[in-house]
Amino acid sequence: MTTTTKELQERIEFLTLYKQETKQSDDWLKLRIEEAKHPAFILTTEELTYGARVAWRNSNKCIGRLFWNSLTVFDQRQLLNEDEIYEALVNHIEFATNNGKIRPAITLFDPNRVRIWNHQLIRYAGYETEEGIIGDSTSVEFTKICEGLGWQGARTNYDVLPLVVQVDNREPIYYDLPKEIVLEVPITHPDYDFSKLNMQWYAVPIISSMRFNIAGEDYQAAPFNGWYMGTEIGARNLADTYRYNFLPKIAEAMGLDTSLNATLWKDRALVELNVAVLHSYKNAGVSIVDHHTAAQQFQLFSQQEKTNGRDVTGNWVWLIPPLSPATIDIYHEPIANTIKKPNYFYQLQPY
Ligand code: HEM
Ligand code: NRG
Repeated sequence: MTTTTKELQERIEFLTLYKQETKQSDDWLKLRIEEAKHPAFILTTEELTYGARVAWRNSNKCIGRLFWNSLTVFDQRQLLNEDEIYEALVNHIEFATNNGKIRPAITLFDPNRVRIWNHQLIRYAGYETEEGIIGDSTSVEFTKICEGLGWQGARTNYDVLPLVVQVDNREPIYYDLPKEIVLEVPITHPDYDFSKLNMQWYAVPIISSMRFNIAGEDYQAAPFNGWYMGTEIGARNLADTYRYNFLPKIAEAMGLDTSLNATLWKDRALVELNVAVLHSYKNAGVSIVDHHTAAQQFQLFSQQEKTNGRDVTGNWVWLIPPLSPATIDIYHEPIANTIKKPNYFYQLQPY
């Protein structure tokens, strides 16, 4: 294996950023750049840790970036055994969940040899049936893959999918998650009775399908988590017509007139569903942020970045929330979608 000029250039760029921001000496940088010319160059745990935090800071679609510098990083690059990788993922879930007081974290595995097939570590299965889809429509394809590996779900609306772990080009292995470690929240409303709808969601979003790009290298398995913003669940997962499609049932439970668009029954149902999500997570002691508070935190992040002499970048289309977007400052301000590295990027599905 040889190092291309582009790889070397990206190594040097990262080391230079690391030196500047963590106040390393000129001698340190000189030495480290010499080492970067060697094909077997590897980043230290400290460098990776800082890089994963900066990658969050550079995530243009993320409104939650104020807390970028407090990300916990688990360096598990040494694990090449499926059972041990599964154990590390269970540990990540337990650390992140923390009985509801969610802690942002990322686990890094061998960049090239480990792959997690799940989109998120915790996600509900989806099944196509004659009567329509049971569960989460976004999981239909992956659910079939799991069934092909021998997994069988109970076929409820909320079957937690197994973890699917692959090392090198060995067959992927699936592992059921122990019930005790998956924290879930039943959705109830402070004033309306939504209990018949049996709505629920899981506590922690842990994206496991993105690659962590740093110093010219891609970490294919780098699951990361924060906590939810309420609208992700209340205005999308439970509301989209092609997902759980609960708005008509909520309108019914609220006694709204659904015969005319102009009664704005969808909008009224949407607001109360979002009230219910925030109320339920709060009640269950599970961290969550409403979109107004998240937007204020993002303004603080912007100011902080400017103070530190950095341009704030962002993807406006993703940053504005799907509920009442124009009540939020971000909506009214332009923001440049410049891509900086290190960062988290999409990658091709392994299946
Ligand atoms: C996207 C909030 C933590 C990286 C998002 C989105 C929201 C959000 C609302 C848009 C999601 C969507 O529309 O589907 C938050 C909150 C956090 C948090 C409230 C609480 C701490 C993190 C962490 C990381 C991260 C810890 C990485 C270390 C990203 C990335 C995306 C994203 C890469 C884009 C995902 C995609 O393209 O599908 N975040 N986030 N976020 N966030 Fe965060
Ligand atoms: N909308 C997705 C999750 C995307 C990432 N959101 C976060 N990330 N909050 C969903 O499952 O609804 N995070 O790392 O906290």
